[in-house]
Amino acid sequence: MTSIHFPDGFLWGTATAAYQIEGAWDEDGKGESIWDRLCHTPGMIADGSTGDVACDHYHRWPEDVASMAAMGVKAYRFSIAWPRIFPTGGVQVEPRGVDFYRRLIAALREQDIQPVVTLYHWDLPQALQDRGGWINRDTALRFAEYADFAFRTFGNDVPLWVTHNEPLIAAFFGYGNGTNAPGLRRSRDVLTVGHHLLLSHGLAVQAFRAARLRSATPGAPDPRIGIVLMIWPHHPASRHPRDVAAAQRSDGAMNRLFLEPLFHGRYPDDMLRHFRRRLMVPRVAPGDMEIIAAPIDFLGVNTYTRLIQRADPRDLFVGARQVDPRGPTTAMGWEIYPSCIYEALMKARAYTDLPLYITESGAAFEERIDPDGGIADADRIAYLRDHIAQCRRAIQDGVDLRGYFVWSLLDNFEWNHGFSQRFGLIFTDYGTLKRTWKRSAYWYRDVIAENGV
Ligand code: GCO
Repeated sequence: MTSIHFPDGFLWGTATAAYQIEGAWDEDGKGESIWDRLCHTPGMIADGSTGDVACDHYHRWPEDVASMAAMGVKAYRFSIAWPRIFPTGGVQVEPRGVDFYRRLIAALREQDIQPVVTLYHWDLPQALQDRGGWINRDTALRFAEYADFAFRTFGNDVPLWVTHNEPLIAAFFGYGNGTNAPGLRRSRDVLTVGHHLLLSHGLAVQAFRAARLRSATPGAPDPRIGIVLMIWPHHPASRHPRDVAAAQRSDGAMNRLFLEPLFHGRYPDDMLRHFRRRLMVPRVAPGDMEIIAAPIDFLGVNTYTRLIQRADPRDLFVGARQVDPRGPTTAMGWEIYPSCIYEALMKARAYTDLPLYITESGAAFEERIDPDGGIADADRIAYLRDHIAQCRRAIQDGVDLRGYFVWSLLDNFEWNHGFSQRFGLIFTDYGTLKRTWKRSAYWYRDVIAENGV
């Protein structure tokens, strides 16, 4: 294996999300989120678990920050739980929630770990859901107010701000197939939900520009703002035109439906025509597309695998059905296909010359604790090594890739999979909440020290 080195200053990071790790779901005045509500609804989560405690990061964050410092992590991507700051999604601020994030950000900065903050990683205040959630255009305005507060409160201490994590998932899985919160099946509203998520992004960017943030770190660049999209390659199951068209439609729904508004200020015509035939039409007001396409400073890309699609008219959304993986898979059943990272980055570059970050990359595997208490996750090391190599390949082909964030720092609540899937570099014992570094954590520490694999 030849060694692969990265540009100086390449940002090696780890990533988490509030609902998946914090726990303390109703502590210190935090309001209920739509994920609290979903998990407290019997039958919605595979193993019947909830994020009530999760990794108890809300109390154990000093240990997790210390782990990142020992690993030499340069940046930590986490999300703010909106209902911890605004419990009812209104104007009433919960100072104990603000203090939690203020302390976390300060502790990261003391360790020279750059905080990368995602404002929305799916945990909407339930009070806003009770008023229609993202189907209600007002929610976009509430989000902009929340974002403005966050910028003015934490702004200068956070070099990279992310408005949304994967609006696609929040829209299609939250309002389409209903596996994610708020667990609705209202396919005719899915595009309007996606539109309001994108509109809220644009309004937050306006608030960010108005805040005129200046870095708290002398000599460091001023804070920048972006969004994180899930970009996975979609390959046709065969060369038959109907399969090729199916892959194009699923690529359209999962990738281009967000890339085109953000960077071209319009929805892809082929997808609008396709969805109009299914009576799925986004409610777009005059001026919305310009707001959505407000210039940003970087794009975050989450990529785990590729999908192989064949035509299937029974599929409600895009008339495509994913076929079985054609190679080895992770515990999630996702094909291990390292080139997905290269293809996703090249696709992003086709839309923008902005700096790119791989804001999530990682894998779940069945973990085995070996006799000396170690966790020999060789398959995760192989996965990370091969996907990092694809990042280097993309850089060599001209992609302005600035960083790579492993999903995840520690095993955590994997949404409707509950705790059954372990993505962490660090093993979480959900009984004792004890953290144990896996072999891959030591390996990643060396990658960071070497600035390459
Ligand atoms: C996502 C989310 C993460 C997931 C991770 C593994 O991209 O879906 O950001 O919360 O846990 O992707 O599925």
